Amino acid sequence: MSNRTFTIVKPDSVEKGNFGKIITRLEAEGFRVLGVKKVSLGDRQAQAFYAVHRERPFFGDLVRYMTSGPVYVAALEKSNAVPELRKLMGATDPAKAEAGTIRKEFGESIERNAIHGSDSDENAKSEIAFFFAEYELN
Ligand code: IDP
Ligand code: MG
Repeated sequence: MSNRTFTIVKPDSVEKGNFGKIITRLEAEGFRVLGVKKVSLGDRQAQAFYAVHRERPFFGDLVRYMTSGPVYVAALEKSNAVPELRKLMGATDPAKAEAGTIRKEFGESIERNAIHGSDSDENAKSEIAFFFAEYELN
């Protein structure tokens, strides 16, 4: 089990000024921020990041949403980081997310759902490497 995971504070959260609240929540739950930066994803980057979903009907909308404004990308550390973050995020659809989860509190819809979290150690590793060099992780 790896101790690292990767998150994106998505455009809806940044637009609404919820970045600080979400990071505060992550830190309060024991996640340490190894690296964080604010970026604006281009089409090619968003398409590559979400390549596993390219055949899904919502892919075009997802890419438009993720490129609609700046996001914060962050590498996080905690023991059992991947499942711990998935639990704290809640279900993809905020309407179905448990009370107390980040998506329940900050998400608007199944698309505009506040935050991304890696779904496996393998994907956490490749998603971190997509945005960060090892020397940027402290
Ligand atoms: P996850 O973020 O909970 O892992 P995924 O199935 O990997 O969910 O989907 C990636 C992202 O695509 C979601 O976080 C959400 O922003 C968007 N998405 C997923 N399912 C739908 C849908 O049915 N309609 C619109 N957007 C969706
Ligand atoms: Mg996913």
